Amino acid sequence: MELPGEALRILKLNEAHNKWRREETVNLIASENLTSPLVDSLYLSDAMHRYAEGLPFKRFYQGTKYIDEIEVLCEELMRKLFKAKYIDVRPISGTIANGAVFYALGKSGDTTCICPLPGGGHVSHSKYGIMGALGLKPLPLPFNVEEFNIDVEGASKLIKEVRPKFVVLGASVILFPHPVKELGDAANEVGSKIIFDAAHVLGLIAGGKYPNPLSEGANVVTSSTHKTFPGPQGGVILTNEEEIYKKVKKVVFPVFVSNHHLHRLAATAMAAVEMLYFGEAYASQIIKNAKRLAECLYNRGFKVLGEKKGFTETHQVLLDVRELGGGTKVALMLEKANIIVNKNMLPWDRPEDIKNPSGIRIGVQEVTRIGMREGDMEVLAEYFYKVLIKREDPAKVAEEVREFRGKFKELLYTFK
Ligand code: DSN
Repeated sequence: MELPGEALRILKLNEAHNKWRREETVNLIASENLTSPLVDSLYLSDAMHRYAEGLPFKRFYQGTKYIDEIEVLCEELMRKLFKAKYIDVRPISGTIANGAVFYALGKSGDTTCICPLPGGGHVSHSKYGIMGALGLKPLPLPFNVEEFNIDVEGASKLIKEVRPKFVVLGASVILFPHPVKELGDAANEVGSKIIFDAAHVLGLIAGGKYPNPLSEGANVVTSSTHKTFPGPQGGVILTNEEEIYKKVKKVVFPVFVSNHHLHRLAATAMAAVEMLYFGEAYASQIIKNAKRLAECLYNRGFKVLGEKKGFTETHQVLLDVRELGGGTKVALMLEKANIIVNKNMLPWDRPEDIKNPSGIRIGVQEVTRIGMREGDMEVLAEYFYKVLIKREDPAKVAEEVREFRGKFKELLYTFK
């Protein structure tokens, strides 16, 4: 039988998406990345059809003997990479990892402290996300806009006052390392735990270019595995404390996952091997590129946050685009020019500003993976300038961007 119209439409849309996002556009979404062909080859496997509830070698299903070995190997590699004693690789996303840890460490009605949403906190940490759904009561920590970071003095005071069950650090917008050590001291004093959500910076930690939160005093790290860490979409929990691990593993299954999407495991393990061998070079180039892009944008008249501190120490660059029409308009204009970013709240935005926040968030981890270096950041900044300040026709710039993107055919920081 010939393929029916519906099937052809699915194929066509999928092909169009792949061509657009992989060949024609420059992707600067800070929470995404590309997996290598090696990782891709493992992801599309029979394991995607199988079930393996429970822990390796203690499953509720037969047929998992190789999956069990792969899961154990994935755990070993990730433990080595992040210098952690205990790990759970079963959460299927960062939000699920957060849910499991919040549920294991707190109970409905408990007070917690978080990085405020406009300061970059993730929605899962907030009353709108899994934190709120679990009945936990998150209080935003004070945020210092100049420093683009949590205000240590104010936050320590608040932690000592409210004695939260736990404090969640780490964020979706993070230019500079959060003060884990300093707030860990305050938390310790009142018996609170520190959870660090490393989703955005996991790859930088693997490469030794962002402080390892476990060494800085975090009790537990949650993360996704597909931002600066270039694995397939998934989640992970890391800790050095047996008591926490025991609680968490009982919650991940059966509360937050039944099956844990088994084709992720070999692919995540291979991404960990890539990071063991290439992580330092990759993380270091990401940060060089982010700094250079920030400088180039600043030199062209953009309002780049974090100026006093050298703009960024991560993969991210933040622009205040209020004078250019706001985050929504700017993100759409850039999309028309084949540059993909997302609009983002900035620290002064109110909840009602979510539809047109002040900022856009840029991440350079994906363009770094396809081989862009500092000189290429000049080129990208010039495209921003042409579209947003010179107001050139975005369709014309889109052609230039498509041609520029076409030069980067390889994917680096993997085995050939
Ligand atoms: N929403 C993602 C981000 O863009 O940061 C994290 O889950």
